[in-house]
Amino acid sequence: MAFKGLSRRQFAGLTGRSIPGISALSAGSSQPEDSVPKRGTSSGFPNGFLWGTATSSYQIEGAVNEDGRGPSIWDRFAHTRGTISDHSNADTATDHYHLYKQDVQLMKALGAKAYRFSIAWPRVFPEGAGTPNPKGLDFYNRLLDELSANGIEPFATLYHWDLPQALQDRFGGWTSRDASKAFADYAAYVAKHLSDRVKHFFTINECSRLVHLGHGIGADAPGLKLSPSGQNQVRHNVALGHGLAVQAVRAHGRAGTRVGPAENAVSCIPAIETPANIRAAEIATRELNAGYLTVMLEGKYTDAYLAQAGKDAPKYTAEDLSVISSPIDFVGLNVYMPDHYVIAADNERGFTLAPFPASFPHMKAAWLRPGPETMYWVPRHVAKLWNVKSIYITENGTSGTDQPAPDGTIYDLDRIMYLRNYLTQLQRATSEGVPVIGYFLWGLMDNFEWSDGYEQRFGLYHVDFHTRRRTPKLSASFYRETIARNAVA
Ligand code: PNW
Repeated sequence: MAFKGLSRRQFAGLTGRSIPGISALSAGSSQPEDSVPKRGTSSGFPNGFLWGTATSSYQIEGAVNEDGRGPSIWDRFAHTRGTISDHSNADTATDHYHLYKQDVQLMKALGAKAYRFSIAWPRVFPEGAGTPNPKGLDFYNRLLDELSANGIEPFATLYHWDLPQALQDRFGGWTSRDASKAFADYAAYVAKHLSDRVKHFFTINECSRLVHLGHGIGADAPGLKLSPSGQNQVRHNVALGHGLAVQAVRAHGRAGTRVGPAENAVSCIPAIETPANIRAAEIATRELNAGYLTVMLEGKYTDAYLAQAGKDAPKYTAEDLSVISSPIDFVGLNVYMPDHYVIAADNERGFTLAPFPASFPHMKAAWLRPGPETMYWVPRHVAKLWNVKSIYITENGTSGTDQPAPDGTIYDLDRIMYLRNYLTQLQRATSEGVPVIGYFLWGLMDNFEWSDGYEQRFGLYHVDFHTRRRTPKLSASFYRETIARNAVA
């Protein structure tokens, strides 16, 4: 593919036509970038702020039977009748495994300097543990070399839900702490072999979703509906896996390798920004994330969490808690929407959660309620509650209908509206000193959206799932302009 070194005009021309809003701007390097006013929603981010995009292995790679990859729980799940709304699977997905060079050019065309991707555990250890598969790791070697050649810094997630099926079969996956230990061994191996080029690792993507959807309501792989005590134990095992992986990366990565979680914290927003509601939202943040960020950052479960769990509380040792709270270098936060609007209350908890009115808007995905202020409050709460010094926004974005207009362009104005408002709130946070140092937009391109199959598109690039052709949406132009404007700020 001839995607190398695209000028803005060529970038617009990827669709075979010019994209309004891009064609009107300076078209080549002869026109000074600083003719673009340094103002607007996205100006004024701190120097060195990192702009990137994000993906995950199972959602984009395809090539599920290639080069010795073993099956993952998502292969099994997606091939089980009735699990995926459009009856699809990710056997081919976007075919990134073969098209990764083209995809690195898509990132480069945005001007993005960072890329968050995940490593497929079953490519590296087809049986989950034991003998590694060098051909599987080689794919990531090729990807890393391509990123490096194009000046894009890699941020690798170690686990984005594609557990080797062999571990599910052998000991019940995350229901057993054997999974936490196997995860640490895999993390050690990856850190040892890739930390010459990967300086930043995320441990587990969204512990909360993998526990709740995978083991609570059964909507995600492995499709379990466990009892409360079973779910609490999975939650503990997953947190333990995070902590053991932190230690493994430290022990086996090169000096200076940095590591942290990538969590979608339960977001608690003051319904009205009064000091009392803000304090209540902080208390709620700590309690409603008790099994995740709170235990990772405090090394204990809150009294309220244990009291509520009662006889269903997880089984653990004091040693587990110190492993789970192993020091991390940063917190990654996936920020999509407000989970709760909080009001201060004179009750035992100190807060109430306001019910959402039926008329509250949502994006194309019914679950995705836009609340741009979430992007301000979540990192602010995390920094304040736990004195966190470095935060990455590891995901933020929205799905849309993304239908081409008669002129062929995808005018995804809803996505641009969403991003513009969230980035305004992110800028509010950084301007007040909330230590967010980078932002990864989800996603680089449309992909396999878990149980929604290909029905929810989150990409800046549209993917035709028949031809695998990538086409920039108007939001790709928006993001490119955002990055360019901040590079000169
Ligand atoms: C994240 N919610 O999932 C995942 O990390 C991605 O793999 C996924 O593609 C992306 O967001 C878009 O869905 C989430 O209900 C799914 O709040 C649902 C929620 C949050 C995150």
